[in-house]
Amino acid sequence: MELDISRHPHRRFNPLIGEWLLVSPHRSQRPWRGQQEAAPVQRLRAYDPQCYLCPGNRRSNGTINPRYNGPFVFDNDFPALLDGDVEDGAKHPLFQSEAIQGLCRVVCFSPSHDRTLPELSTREIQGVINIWSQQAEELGQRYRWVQIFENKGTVMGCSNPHPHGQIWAADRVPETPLKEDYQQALYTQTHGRLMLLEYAEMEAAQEERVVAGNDHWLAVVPYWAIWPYEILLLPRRPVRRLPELDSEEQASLAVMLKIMLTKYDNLFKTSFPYTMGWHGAPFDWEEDHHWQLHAHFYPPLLRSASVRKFMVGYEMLAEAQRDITAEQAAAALRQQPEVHFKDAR
Ligand code: H2U
Ligand code: ZN
Repeated sequence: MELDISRHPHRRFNPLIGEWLLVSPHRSQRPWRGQQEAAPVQRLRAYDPQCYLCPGNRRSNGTINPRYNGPFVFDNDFPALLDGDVEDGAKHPLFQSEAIQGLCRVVCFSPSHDRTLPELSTREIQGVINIWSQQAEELGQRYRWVQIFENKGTVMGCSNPHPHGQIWAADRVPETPLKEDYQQALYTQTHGRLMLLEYAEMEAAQEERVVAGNDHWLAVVPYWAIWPYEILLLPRRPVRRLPELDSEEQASLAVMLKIMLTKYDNLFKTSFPYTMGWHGAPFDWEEDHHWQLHAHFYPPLLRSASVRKFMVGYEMLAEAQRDITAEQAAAALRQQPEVHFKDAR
């Protein structure tokens, strides 16, 4: 019998990090008797006097936020990374450690406490993209790795509903981007092309896994997706880092984000939780021609606003696994309207 990836258990290869995952499409109809998390129906105000991110409010260290009216960036008051002149300690092969320098920032997307990215205007979203780009540019002068990300929703451990993202910059390139660096270099050496540019071209032609696309950007549920509704967002020309985007590409990215994040919210009629983040070539990197900028979106939801996927059991011990196929997930997202459910009536 020939492998039918819509029916048979199979493994798919993630060429970006060089790892395989298990896909079990035959299982997606199984009955669900597990945990039902309460659907987060949050009614928020545009301004919350208790919120440490709202304009004019006091943060926990006493600092008062300015009365900002666009995106607002500040140094994280509880940073995971610190700058300092710390030297590496002695190294035994079994007890290795190394020093790391860095800094952490918080980016409030807008003064509104109650409007997430898809609820902002494309002009406001472009303002956020512009900040991301400026921060990458500025911090890239001092740090090899600038991780721009958003952790959204209480299920993802986000502590404050005021829409915001974070930036962690470090002088060491972390594990995942290092794997992506190695894999992309290998692909370019072997096939003479940019892995993710060739991938975007093939996905655009096949259409099956495309969620949305425009002249400059393509959003797909990648062939190798682990999270049920994972999305890989790709530029359609070679771009190594965020600051290389011109204003037209930024504007087009704003439209793209609004569309794909609206589809996310519409899927389960909820503010769709996820962790998203940008990966571009490390700064001050010897060889970066194999790099293609991209953004990952990792949402935990599986079958409703309250039923999430857990990465446990086989996944913690053996390898990642999914039930619904990337093709099914892409079709479900693609058919969602581009008008936000809160605005539709
Ligand atoms: P998350 O809820 O997405 O984890 O982010 C909130 C961040 O804001 C978190 O990193 C920081 C936390 O350290 N923060 C401040 O910098 N100042 C504060 O007054 C509270 C929280
Ligand atoms: Zn707020």
